[in-house]
Amino acid sequence: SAAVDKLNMCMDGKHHITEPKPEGQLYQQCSPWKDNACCTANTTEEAHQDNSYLYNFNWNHCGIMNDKCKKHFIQDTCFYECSPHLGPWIQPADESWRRERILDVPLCLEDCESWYEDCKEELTCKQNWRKGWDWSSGTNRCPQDSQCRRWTEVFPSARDMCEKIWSNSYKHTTLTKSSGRCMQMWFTGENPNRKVAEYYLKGGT
Ligand code: FOL
Repeated sequence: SAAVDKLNMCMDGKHHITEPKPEGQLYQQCSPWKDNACCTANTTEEAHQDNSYLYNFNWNHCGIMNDKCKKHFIQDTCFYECSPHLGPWIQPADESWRRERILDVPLCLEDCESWYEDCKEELTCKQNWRKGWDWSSGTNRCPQDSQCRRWTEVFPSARDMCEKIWSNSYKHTTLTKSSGRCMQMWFTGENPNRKVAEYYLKGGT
């Protein structure tokens, strides 16, 4: 089999394709990845739906999530499903539904801060959204022992949110987009993350 090109590869996740390729039909917020992507057009359409078949995940588990907050979760889904430049942070995952996960991806400060700002008026019952839900209804509901609380109580800081919500997929940084040393969830035009991955692959810390 071909040697793994860590600068251009797809993780072995639930919906990822095997190798990155151009996909002209990526939907709305996922369209920046159209020149080279690990997601299909269908995955990106689903990424914009509530309770999509991707993970049957319910954003509205403590009341309806505001659109201005939800757009960041849609963007996170695009980033997670489509990114071909996560090689340096792909790790084996001991999970039934995916072989690999991402760990400690250095997220640009602007992306983490704007996500937190736009969500801090919301409610949630859990800090780690990856496990511990009640799935008995087919979608995630708050477990018995977890009350809906203010976002800022569950996540006292932007760092807490970005790092903990997806079980350390992201690492909070004070690096800004212009540094070229952090990964961008939000971008337009050419994907800036390839050069960032290259930097970390060559030993940047
Ligand atoms: N975004 C990012 N940035 N990183 C991710 O790892 C990520 N993962 C998802 C979505 N966006 C992401 C996938 N989300 C369950 C919950 C959330 C989820 C996928 C699956 C779930 O079924 N949780 C069960 C435990 C399942 C298990 O680990 O076997 C639960 O107990 O709630």
